[in-house]
Amino acid sequence: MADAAVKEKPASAPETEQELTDGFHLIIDALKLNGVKTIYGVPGIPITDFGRMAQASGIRVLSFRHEQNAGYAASIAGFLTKQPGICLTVSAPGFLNGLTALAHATTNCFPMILISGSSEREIVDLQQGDYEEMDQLAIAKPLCKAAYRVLHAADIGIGIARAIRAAVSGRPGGVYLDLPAKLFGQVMPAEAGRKSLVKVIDAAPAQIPAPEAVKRAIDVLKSAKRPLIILGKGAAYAQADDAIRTLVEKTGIPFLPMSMAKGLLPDTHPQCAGAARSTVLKDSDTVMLIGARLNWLLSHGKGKAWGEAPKKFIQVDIEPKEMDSNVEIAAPVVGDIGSCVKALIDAMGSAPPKAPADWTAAVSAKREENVAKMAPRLMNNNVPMDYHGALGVLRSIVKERPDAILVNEGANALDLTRGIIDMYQPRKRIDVGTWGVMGVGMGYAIGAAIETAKPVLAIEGDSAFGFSGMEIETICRYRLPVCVVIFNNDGIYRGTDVNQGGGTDPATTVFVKGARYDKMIEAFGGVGVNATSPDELKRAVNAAMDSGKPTLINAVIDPGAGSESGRIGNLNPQSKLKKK
Ligand code: OXT
Ligand code: ADP
Ligand code: MG
Repeated sequence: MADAAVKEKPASAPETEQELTDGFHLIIDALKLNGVKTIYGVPGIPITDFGRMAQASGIRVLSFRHEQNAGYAASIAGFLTKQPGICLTVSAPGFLNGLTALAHATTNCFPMILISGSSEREIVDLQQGDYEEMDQLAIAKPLCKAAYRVLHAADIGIGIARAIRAAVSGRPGGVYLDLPAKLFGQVMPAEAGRKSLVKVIDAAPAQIPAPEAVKRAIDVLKSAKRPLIILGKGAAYAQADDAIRTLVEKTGIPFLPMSMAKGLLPDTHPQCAGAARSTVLKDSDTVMLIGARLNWLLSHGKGKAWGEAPKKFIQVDIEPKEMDSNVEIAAPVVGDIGSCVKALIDAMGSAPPKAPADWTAAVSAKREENVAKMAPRLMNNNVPMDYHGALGVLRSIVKERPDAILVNEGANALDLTRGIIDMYQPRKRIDVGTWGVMGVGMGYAIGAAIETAKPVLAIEGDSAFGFSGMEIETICRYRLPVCVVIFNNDGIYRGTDVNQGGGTDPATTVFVKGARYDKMIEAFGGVGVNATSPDELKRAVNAAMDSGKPTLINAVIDPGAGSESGRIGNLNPQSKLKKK
């Protein structure tokens, strides 16, 4: 560290003669130099003035009601833009609130930087009880990809450069940057400060796969009788949309999109196997994973969901350690998805491996059967609404507005929306991700509206919404084009549970019956609508999407309509004693 350059007061010249800068300005200059346009956070000691100055400098600084939501906004900004989303928090409690989102970003492979003010090192390290005392760096370290602390103003440029590079290079993830309160006011000569800043060059360099890995993958594909491509959110993140489409169409191989990869190719594409999921997992003999991990969402690549027949896996991923994590990978292709897919296409040349016609016909037949089975349920106009009736109208609205961003969380509200609403464009569906976490809703809606300037439709379970509901004030304050539809079935999974102890407390999964969430947004000047039928719901959503006004629609769903944990009820442990 260039300690000599950093002084509380410059030694060489009186203050009047030398242009000075300080920590506040250097952080802002370093962020701007690296193209940061937006900061998501909550103000307070020691970062309030920093937020003001950043706003004055032209950075968009969005203040939230809770840091976790600001963090989720930053994390989804990272997914949508391939640039690290920035979240700014105060020390200890604010930092901890933001940390959940940082861990979430890391788990989901989204680039994000949590910048947190912190208390005085000398006092914190001696545990002498400082204001908001906490050893934040130590706590953040195991929960993110990298964690750094900057103690001297002259190191701010390097600190921010390291954070950016760590977040976006290789497998993207969350980075923590600790900025103690004292740093902000540290003064140094302006010229030396300018020179200390670093513009990160080629932060996420292409990682070209080995030619023999590419050849091996093609050989495996050539021997396949029933090949399948699984597209994950890494493929959506990579923004290699045209190359992926070319690979899929050149080979004619059916593709299965994971939730946030829906729309990479349209769900209505003839090769889409989304509506034949069980069949393709069970019956395929060769599976090429592109930016998808064989984690719980894919039953770890083995067991009942994958059927009896032996499978060969090809995996395209930037993270070499991902290979063989759950099952043997016959053909690992390590590199960035854009480079890997291009290399595969080039190596295939004019003789690509082709999916056999009997296999593609079998997949199509299954898909058509499932789609036909679902169709009549989507046309019901039941009152109270069930999920299918409500989603039937929302499905048409998304079809008519394919560039809108769909945010989705809940259990039934999540699983049924995922299955029913077709997506048509890449990176338009954002949801609970790898952890199945509730609470991303309003943060994601705000982040998506800000980063894309597109209208946002958030379909939320009533429980899911509650985790971030206060941010509707933020949505109204910034006048964002967000329409929130709450599937209100009076509770978690269902609103019909009873207290098995017979007491006066309600059951653990039920909420106030007949709650009117639409009234909440009216308190902040937004539009609230209570929709009791699919027709009313359709009118209200269309009006919201046309006007762009912040809107919250309380969609009244039959409290008995859902099932326990939606599609993943099998993950609940069961007590054997219960049946006695
Ligand atoms: O092939 P088959 O026959 O199997 O059929 C499949 C497809 O082929 C077919 N399909 C179609 N058919 C026709 N047409 C079309 N277009 C079509 N598309 C598909 O449909 C079936 C199903 O397809 P799918 O969905 O692709 O397949 P499947 O088998 O479901 O896939 C498996 C999975 C694992 C990939 C999938 O299920 C998945 O992605 N699941 C994610 C599940 C998830 O993450 N859930 C959220 C967590 S649940 C729980 O934890 C909750 N909590 C606890 C909690 C959490 N999470 N977080 C925090 C911070 N605190 C607590 C809480 C509190 S949920 C929750 C709140 C819930 O209450 P709400 O009020 O919010 O919500 P409601 O339930 O609505 O009340
Ligand atoms: P899903 O939940 O959709 O199945 P996952 O989050 O499990 O997706 O997997 C995403 C994978 O994509 C991760 O293993 C990550 O390393 C990988 N990945 C992310 N970005 C890239 C990229 N640009 N190139 C290659 N792989 C990537
Ligand atoms: Mg519910």
